Amino acid sequence: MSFELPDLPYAYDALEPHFDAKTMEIHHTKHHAGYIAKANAALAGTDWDGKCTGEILACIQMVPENIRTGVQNNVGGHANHSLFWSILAPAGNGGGGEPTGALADEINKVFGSFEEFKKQFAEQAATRFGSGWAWLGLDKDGTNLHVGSTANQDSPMMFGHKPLLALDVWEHAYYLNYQNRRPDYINAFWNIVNWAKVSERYEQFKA
Ligand code: MN3
Repeated sequence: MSFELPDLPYAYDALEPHFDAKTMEIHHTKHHAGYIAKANAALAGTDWDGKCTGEILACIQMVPENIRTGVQNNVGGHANHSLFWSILAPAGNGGGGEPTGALADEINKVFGSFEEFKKQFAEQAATRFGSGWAWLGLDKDGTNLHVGSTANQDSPMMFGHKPLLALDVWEHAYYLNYQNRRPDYINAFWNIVNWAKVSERYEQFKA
């Protein structure tokens, strides 16, 4: 079985005006689909075809050196985008606001406040040079809630870490609507974060 493009859990225009419909459609049907096509092509005809469907860490470790970069970039791209779509929701209809419960408590404990967490996450997103991702996540063992960023389609999942929240800062994610104004795109993101989903991931992965 090869990788398949997952449906979005909302319409392309559902995240307007924060993420515009045209960007969402291109991002999903061209960029995400492109990673999937290349991931499938990298594995096609190899002994790993159909076996590399689980965690990206296991996938990268199992494939041979000569296709590893292609797998890292494209299976990584598929994994990252799948997570990204899942932690977004329309503003005021599942998106925006603040986390509650155990995740809120841990954010306050680690960062001091939700505002301070947002500031540190936004800094990771704004200062990632070139293309990449900003993250909130846990270590492999479910401890150490922290923010960070990765280049290209690298992912905390490559190290066995457990990302909870992801923001794509490739220009393809925002250029149509925000051009060079990445900080405005980052600000807009907070209106459509599905904190219930992020909390669900926290409960799933925390030690
Ligand atoms: Mn992208």
